[in-house]
Amino acid sequence: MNGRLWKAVVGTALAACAGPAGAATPSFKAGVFDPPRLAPEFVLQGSQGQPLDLNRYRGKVVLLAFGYSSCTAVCPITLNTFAQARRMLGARADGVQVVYVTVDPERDTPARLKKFLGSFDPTFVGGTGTEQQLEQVRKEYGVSATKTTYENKSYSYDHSSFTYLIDRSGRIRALMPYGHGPDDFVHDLSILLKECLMRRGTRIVVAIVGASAVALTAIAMTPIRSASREQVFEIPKGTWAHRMAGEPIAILPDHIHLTAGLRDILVLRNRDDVPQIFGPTLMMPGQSFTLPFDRPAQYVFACTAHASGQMTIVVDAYPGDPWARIVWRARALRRALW
Ligand SMILES: [Cu+2]
Repeated sequence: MNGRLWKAVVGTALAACAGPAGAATPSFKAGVFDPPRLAPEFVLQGSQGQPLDLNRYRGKVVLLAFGYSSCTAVCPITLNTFAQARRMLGARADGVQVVYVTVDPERDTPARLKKFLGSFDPTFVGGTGTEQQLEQVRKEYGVSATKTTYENKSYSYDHSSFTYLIDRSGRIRALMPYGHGPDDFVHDLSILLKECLMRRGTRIVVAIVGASAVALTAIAMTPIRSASREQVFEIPKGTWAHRMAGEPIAILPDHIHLTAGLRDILVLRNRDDVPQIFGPTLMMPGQSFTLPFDRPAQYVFACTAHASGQMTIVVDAYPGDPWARIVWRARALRRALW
């Protein structure tokens, strides 16, 4: 019973997030990176009238491709494939963001990118920037773009045509070569979409809640064992001298807590050189006083060691059920910390 409950709690805590690092990671149609690296961050001029910040799409699966709107061969096919894949995904497509970075900043203004991309799917976002900015991004991703200028001054680019698949955590997980159809994208996107929907903050909260559940179960289910049933209090040597010197003495707490069947023997020892009224008793030097309590109760004793003139011994019931064990351990912890 105990073990089963444990497993249930741990299982629930872990199942809250299907992580990508599982042993049985399903195979991708695309090439897979292991371990994946974080997708290099970039902020470019966006086609939607605001900066294109790759970071903003954390939590979504990003398809990142490079190209240019005047491209006649590769880009239209790639973008059409993305659009088809998104349609095939249905509602799940909300979790997919297509990001298209131009290699042709001269012609690809934000407005032109918006029009071009919108003809495939209005949710696609494009990025442009200065030649240096774009070159930097290409360098970080390992993308090439070679310009060819013709006699009539027109030009075209040969550019890398693969697509980066970036997971919800912002890591480059896979690289889809040019030529794969929408089915393959749907296949791989489905894997990535199933992964942890949670952002980092949420993951931390879930981890804390999970760990707390495990800890609480341990606190509740583990029987309390006691090495000794004695709760010992001592008057150390020199106490009387300290008191005579006017120093505050605090040896006994106002309330002594005992637990029936667990820690239920009160032991008082006078190690000082003079007799002491200690708890419920007058004790000679070197004398001990042992008093067992066998049932839950509360006792009030006159005690000159307390400013109030009295002290209370509370004998709690044995923490037999899980909730009682939680309460008992919480109190024990609180007393240990104070
Ligand atoms: Cu192209």
